[in-house]
Amino acid sequence: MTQTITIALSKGRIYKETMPLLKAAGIEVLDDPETSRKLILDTTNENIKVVIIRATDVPTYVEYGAADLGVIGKDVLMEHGGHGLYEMLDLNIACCKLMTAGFKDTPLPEGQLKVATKFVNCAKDFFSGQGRQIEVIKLYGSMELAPIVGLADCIVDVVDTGNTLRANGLVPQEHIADISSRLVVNKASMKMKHTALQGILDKVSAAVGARK
Ligand code: PRT
Ligand code: MG
Repeated sequence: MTQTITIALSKGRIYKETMPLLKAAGIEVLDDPETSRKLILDTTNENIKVVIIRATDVPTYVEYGAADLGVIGKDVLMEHGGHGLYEMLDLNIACCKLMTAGFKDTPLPEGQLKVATKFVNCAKDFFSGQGRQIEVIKLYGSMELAPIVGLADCIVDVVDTGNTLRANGLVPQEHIADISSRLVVNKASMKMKHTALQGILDKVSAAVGARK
């Protein structure tokens, strides 16, 4: 019996940087998610589909088996917690750093800190590791604005060049984690569809290795 495989991807940098790796595994997507409105994309392999969803929804789709495979940033994976899925490969794409950021030359206030972020769990874990109590202010974007308008003392966000921080008068401060995208697999799929998934994993892994 032929098994179908569903791969969950988000639009943007992860999609673009994952395409060459899937191609190396013999999988080419037949639509462009930037121009198509379709959420389920066909590939050159009729048994393999790609679903296009928000980056933060990818671990949920894979956890519940709505997708067998997915590609997510380690930031999103850490925040989700990783339950129900296996982190199989570091794809070494969409690299950045999870950092705290605040005003240059301005020490953080004593006592309880107000931290604006979409990475609530990561922020709590990081500051509790330093013995600091924090109040987390959950935001969904434009974190850089929060210290400027007095909503928070600092932020926790992913940083690449740091240009977005600097453009808003902020600087990266403490390093929390190096981030790259990971290939994750649903735990039940790994058993039920082992041969098909292992075939994809081996080819993607070889393609990642060939780039180093
Ligand atoms: O954007 P959307 O709300 O739809 O979702 P998303 O932000 O979760 O997705 P996307 O595609 O923006 O990011 C997907 C993954 O790419 C993240 O989970 C990270 O693992 C990784 N990644 C790598 C980044 C960056 N680099 C990055 N620079 N994600 C976000 N950024 C942001 C950064 O926070 C800043 O606002 O891009 C902006 C530019 O960064 P600088 O530092 O170069 O100015
Ligand atoms: Mg984004």
